[in-house]
This record gives sequence, C-alpha cells and structure tokens, in this order.
Amino acid sequence: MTKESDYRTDVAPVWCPGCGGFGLLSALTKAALPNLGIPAHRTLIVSGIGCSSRIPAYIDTYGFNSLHGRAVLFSQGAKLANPELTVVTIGGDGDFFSIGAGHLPHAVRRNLNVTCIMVNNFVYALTKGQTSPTTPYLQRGEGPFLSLQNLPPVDPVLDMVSYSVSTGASFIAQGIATDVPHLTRLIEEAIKHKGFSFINVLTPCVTFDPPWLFKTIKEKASYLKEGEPVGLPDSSKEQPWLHDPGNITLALKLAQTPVMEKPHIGIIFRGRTA
Ligand SMILES: Cc1ncc(C[n+]2csc(CCOP(=O)(O)OP(=O)(O)O)c2C)c(N)n1
Ligand code: SF4
Repeated sequence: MTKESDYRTDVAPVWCPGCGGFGLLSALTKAALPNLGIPAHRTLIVSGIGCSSRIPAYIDTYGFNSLHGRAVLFSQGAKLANPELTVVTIGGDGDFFSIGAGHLPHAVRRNLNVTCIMVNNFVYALTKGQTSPTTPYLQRGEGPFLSLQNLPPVDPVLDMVSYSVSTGASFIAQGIATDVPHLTRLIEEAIKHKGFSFINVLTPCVTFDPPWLFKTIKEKASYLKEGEPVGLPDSSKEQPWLHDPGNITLALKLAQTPVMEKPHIGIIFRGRTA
C-alpha cells in the first residue's frame, strides 16, 4: 500500500486560497493514487497550460506541463510508447474544450486507456478571467459577467459531458471539487476503467467566477446512485428513470440537463472497454 507522502512533492501550490485545485490535488494524492496502489514511477500526469495545469509540479509522479490544448495528445503518445504507465491528463475547460476540442473525438475513437480530468472552472483563469466555452450563457446586455473588459458571454454554453456522450466516450463522469471523497471514488473508477475515461470536475475559481456560480452548483448538485430514481423532467413516481450507467439514452438525457439547473454528479456512462 502506498501513502500520501509518496505522491506529494515539496512544492507549495501557488493557487489562490479557496481554489478548487486543492480539492483535486487532495483527491489524487491523499486517496485515489494511494488507494489504487499504483507506484509513482508507473504514473504519468500530463497537463496543458492554465492554473489547473500546474498540478504535475505538486504530484511526485512523472509529470509533464505540456502545451495549451494538446495534453491529450501527449498522453496518448506516452501510453502508446509505454503501455505499463497509468496516464492521467489534467487541464482546464479552455484547454480541453476550446483550443483542444478538436482532439477529443479522436481520443474517444482510439479509446486508449488514459484518464482525462477536466477542471471545469467556467473561465480562463490563468489569463485573468476571459470567457470559455463553459461560461454560463447570459443574454446580451444582462450585465458584466467575468471578463476584465466587462464583456458578457453572448454565445451559448458548449457542454462537454454531452459532447463526450455523443462522441461515444467509454467512461464519462461528473464530479465536484468540493466533495473530495466522492471525487476520489470517481477518479478511482475512471483509472480502473480500461479505455478512454473523462471526468468533468465542477470547480470553483474564487477569483474570476462570480460567487453565485459555484454556490448555485453546490446547492443544486444531484447525486446519481445506481438503481435509484434520477431527477429528470420526464421521470415520475409512477414511471421513474432509474440510474443505469450502461444506458446511453439515459446518459444523453443526464448530459443535456443544464449544469446550472441540475448538476448530475456521479458516473454518467460506462461503456465498452478497450
Ligand atoms: C497555444 C496557446 N494559446 C494561448 C495561450 C494562453 N493561455 C494560457 S492558459 C490559457 C487559458 C487557461 O484557461 P483554462 O484552460 O480553462 O485553465 P484554467 O487557468 O482556468 O485552469 C490561455 C488562453 C497559450 N499558453 N498557448
Ligand atoms: S485564479 Fe482561479 S483557478 Fe487560478 S488559482 Fe486562483 S482561484 Fe484557482
């Protein structure tokens, strides 16, 4: 059994106090990696560029702080070169879903055994608050949202979970950075899954998100439990949808629920293995 001290470097995180990055770091180093017992020298963490992408410096495994938008390519290359490695890719919503979005469907169809963790803080944080594809949609003229230039986002949200379901990703989950024990379980399941796995981690950016954003997400978070009723508009007491991660129709329904209305937390879909 390995332990936390095997996975933390002595580099102190430079994240703002309260940043959601700390939750993910704890989930990985205090629980998921020690629980799985994967030796540090058999683990590679690849990130892109962003606040969240600083994480390889804080985890004492192999690590690579690569290029903005390209982390998933480096991960696949590393896995092909050394199939013995456990490869985890970590990056922001800008990284995975803006500049890097074109790589994802191809990673999905190759279905290599890599785990992708998208730190979805709804904003480009490192570059100081520009909007990303996941920034909640506001009507033009509704007022300033995030950017220093006071420009509200006018484009509708692109939803990464729906995108993963529709491209056929073999493992899809949604976690929340403030619930570390639950996030730990999702990460463990994703790493154990033999194939491409994707976790969308809803994460607070205390500096550039408006405070109501993460407060709303926490209040509305709805946990998925296998075999138990799921809160969907067409699920009733008489005819409930019961959660079944193998049901792609249900996965699409869950993914299409706007995250600001009902963030479904848990394993959304588990399909074919590599
Ligand atoms: C090719 C390239 N384009 C743009 C940038 C500038 N840049 C660095 S980080 C970043 C966005 C960061 O946002 P996100 O990926 O969501 O991560 P976060 O900082 O929010 O964790 C951008 C645009 C870059 N480093 N490289
Ligand atoms: S700016 Fe946001 S994402 Fe970056 S360290 Fe601070 S809280 Fe975290």
